[in-house]
Amino acid sequence: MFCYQCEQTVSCAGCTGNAGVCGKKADTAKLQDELTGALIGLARSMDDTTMISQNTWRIIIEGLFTTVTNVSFDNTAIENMIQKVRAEKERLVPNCSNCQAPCGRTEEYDMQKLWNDDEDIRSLKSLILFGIRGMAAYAYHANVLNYEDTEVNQFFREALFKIGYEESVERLLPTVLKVGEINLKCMALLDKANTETYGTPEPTDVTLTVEKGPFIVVTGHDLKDLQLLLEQTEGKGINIYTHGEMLPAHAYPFLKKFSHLKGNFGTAWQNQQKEFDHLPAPILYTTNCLMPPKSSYADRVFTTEVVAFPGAVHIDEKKDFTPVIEKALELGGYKENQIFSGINGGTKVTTGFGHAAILSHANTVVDAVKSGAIRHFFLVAGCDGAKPGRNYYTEFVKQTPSDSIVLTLACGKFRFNDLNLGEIGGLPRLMDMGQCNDAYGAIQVAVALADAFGCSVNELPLSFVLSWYEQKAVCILLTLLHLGIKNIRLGPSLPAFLSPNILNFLVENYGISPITTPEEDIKTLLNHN
Ligand code: FSO
Ligand code: SF4
Repeated sequence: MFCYQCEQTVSCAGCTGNAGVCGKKADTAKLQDELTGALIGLARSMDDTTMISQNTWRIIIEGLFTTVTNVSFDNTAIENMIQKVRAEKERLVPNCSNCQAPCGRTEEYDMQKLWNDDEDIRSLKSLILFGIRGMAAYAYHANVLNYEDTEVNQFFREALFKIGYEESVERLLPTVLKVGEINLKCMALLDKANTETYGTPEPTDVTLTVEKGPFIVVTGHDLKDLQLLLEQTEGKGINIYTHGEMLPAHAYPFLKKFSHLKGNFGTAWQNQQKEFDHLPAPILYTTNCLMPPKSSYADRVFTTEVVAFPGAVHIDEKKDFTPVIEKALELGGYKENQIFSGINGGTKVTTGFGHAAILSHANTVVDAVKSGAIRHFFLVAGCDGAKPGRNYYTEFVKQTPSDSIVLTLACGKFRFNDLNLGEIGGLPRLMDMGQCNDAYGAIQVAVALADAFGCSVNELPLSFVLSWYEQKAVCILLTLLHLGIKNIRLGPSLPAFLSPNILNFLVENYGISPITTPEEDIKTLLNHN
């Protein structure tokens, strides 16, 4: 196998051999390559636009999402997905399969060609492929809420087509940045879908205490699944706790009105094998990040949508959560209330500082900057992961000066979101903007501040300190580059799929650089703007 799409890849080079660090086996990796090749074949078969249906786009989006890190470990599910892609292609170009003189134009792509290509071409095509895989996750969540964007859909096809086509560095670079441009539209679409369906997030305190009695833990990003589960568990004496990227759900008015949505259990995804060990409750995975379950809790793992693990009960599109509910009642939960704390000992966290909440205080913020009460903004955001070097982010936040604001989003925040950093002018110094997709909100805030000060985003006293793990972080990074944002600090290590030349390009044009030490980076960033 060969896979180098996430940050934990072996030796910052690539997972090879029988299995990857994430637990993905070689045969699964091979099937994911086959699925990607089949998707490129489908993209090549879409010339007759009158034949393309909503289902065509949904298949492409679902297929790409399936290959994101920690989503599907189930070969049967991936094989079924490949068959769906092939059947759709057959519907679009029925004559290709029995053509007597095949021209090869609609053929599936052999991913080995990409993995063995010239290193710069491979690097750029990888940025495109991994970027659209991440973007597909966002498009998928929006689709579930019946929100769609034609431009976003069409770009999936364009990008897949380019990956399967011989291209030069000069021709691929604009497509890499276009991934960022279209991902901004895709994140805007999901922001609209979430807020129009569930209301505008409001700052909300979330307890880390788990009450006695039966409960269910819900993890992942899909708010619709949480809504359906809340509806099906109402009045059944079962409490619901979010985990990982589901935490920001507490801030949505429609969801917080369910009184049995009690609090948050646990921290970020990489701690799940420890936190779920012997948990007296089932866990519902609505998206990544799923780690191979330990035997002590394997019987309580339930998956839905594209997430799948062999042996785990999968809740299908009928969305009947009865097996999860029965498991919660059978396990019974804790006998007494359990007061858990975050990584730094805090017993509650706060979320819901989306762009609307922050911008409702825009005047306060602008005045505080003008008076010098706020010297700097740091966006410390992104994924969490297992590497010890990720303590950098905790230390960074702890060391930010008391006249600075820290905005955060995605699951990396669990390293510091239970810290009390105090307030400036009535605003907390640490504000959680939501899931990784809410990077869209951070961009809105940055643009609004730049407008208020009549300068560019790069001239603001604002620094981006990002942590990455999987492919959604790739598309967000490309969006920031598309917007011309400079001097991003990226860690804990740089992606293995950046060749030296492409990395040089990013350094020279965008000033992107790896994290060093919190002390050094804070000093440099404060002096920079
Ligand atoms: Fe984290 Fe996992 Fe949201 Fe990623 S839960 S690592 S960036 O999937 O998606 O932040
Ligand atoms: Fe390795 Fe990451 Fe690929 Fe898993 S997703 S096989 S850990 S590079």
